[in-house]
Amino acid sequence: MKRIFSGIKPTGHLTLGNYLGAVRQWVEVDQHQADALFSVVDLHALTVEHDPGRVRRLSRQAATLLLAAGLDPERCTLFVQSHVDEHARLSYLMECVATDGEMRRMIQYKEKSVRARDAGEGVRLSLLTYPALMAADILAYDTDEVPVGEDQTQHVELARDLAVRFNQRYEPVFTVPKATNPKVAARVMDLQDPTSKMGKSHENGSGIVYLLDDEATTRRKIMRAVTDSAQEVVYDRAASPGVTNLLDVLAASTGGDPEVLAGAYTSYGALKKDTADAVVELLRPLRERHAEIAADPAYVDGVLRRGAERARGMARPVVDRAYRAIGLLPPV
Ligand code: AQP
Repeated sequence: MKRIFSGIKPTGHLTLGNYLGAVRQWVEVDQHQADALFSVVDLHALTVEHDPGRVRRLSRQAATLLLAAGLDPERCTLFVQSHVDEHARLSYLMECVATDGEMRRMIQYKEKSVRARDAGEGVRLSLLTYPALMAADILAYDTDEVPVGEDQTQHVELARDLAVRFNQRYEPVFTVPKATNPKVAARVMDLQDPTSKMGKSHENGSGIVYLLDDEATTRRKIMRAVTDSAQEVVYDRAASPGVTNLLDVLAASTGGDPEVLAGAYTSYGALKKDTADAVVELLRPLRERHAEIAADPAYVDGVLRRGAERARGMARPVVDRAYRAIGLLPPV
C-alpha cells in the first residue's frame, strides 16, 4: 500500500483554499487509498513572526477541523509535528545535503521574506531552511506521494531532489516522493485580490473564506468578490482572474466543470449567489461537526497522542538509518 504524507501549518485559521486544495482530497480519497499520515506542522509556524499562545490554539483548532472535515483516526494517522522529534533530527541532515542556492530559489521564501522586510521584521533563518524541514517531514516516513496545492509543489520537488542526492551520495535510505495536486481548485485565489492565492496568514481577511466563518460572513465575502469590468462570464485566468476563481470554487464545491459552468451564466450576480450557496452548503456540516468535537478536548488529545506514537514508530528507524549512512556514530 502506498504511503502518503501531508501537512497543514497553524499560521492562521484554515481557509477554503486549504480545504479545496488539500484537506478534502485527504478526507475523500487519500485516507481510503493509502497508509496516510497528516500532520499539523507547528514547527513551520515558527518561521514567521508569531504569538506563542495563538500557535498553540491554532494547532488544536487545525487538528479539530481536520477531524471535523472527516479524517478518521481509525484510517489515518493524525499528529502534531513537534510531538515527533524525528522531524527536527532529520531536518539538520537535510540542511547538510541541500545548498544555499536551492533554498533561496524557493518562491515561498522570496515572497515571505519580502513580506517580513516590508513589515520591518527580520527574516528568520528558519524561513530560508523551511524546505529542509519539509523534506524531513516527508522523507522520515518513506512517503510515496504528497498531496498538496500547487503552491507547495516546488518544495516537494526539492524534497525529491534531496532524497535522490542523499541516496546516491551515501546509502539508499529514502523513498523518492512525488507531489500530487487536486484537479480542480489546486489554487484558490483571494476574493479581493484574485492574482494572489487565498492564504490563511494574509492580513486582510475580507478576501478569505475561513472554514469557521459563519454563514452570513461567508456569503458577504463571496458576494463582494472582485470580478471584472467586462460583465462577461468567461473562464480565463489571465483575462478574467476574479470570475475564473469563482468558477473554480463553484465547480470544486458542486463537482461541475468550470468551463462548462461559465456558459451557464450571463451575470456576475447570479454566479456569485450560486457560488455563495454552494460554499455555505459545503461547509455547513464541517462547522457543525467542529462544534461537537471541540466540546470534547480529551478525544482530540487521545487522537493526537496515538497519532504521535504511531508516527514516531515509523520515523525513528528511517532517521536512525540516515544518521548512520551520513557518518554519525551510533549511540553506544
Ligand atoms: N489558496 C489555496 N488553494 C489551494 N490550496 C491551498 N493550500 C493552501 N492555500 C491554498 C494548500 O493547503 C495545504 C496546507 O497549507 P499550509 O498550511 O501548509 O501552507 P500554505 O500553503 O502556505 O497555506 P496558506 O494558507 O497560504 O498559509 P500561509 O498564509 O501561512 O502561507 C497545502 O497543501 C497547500 O498547498
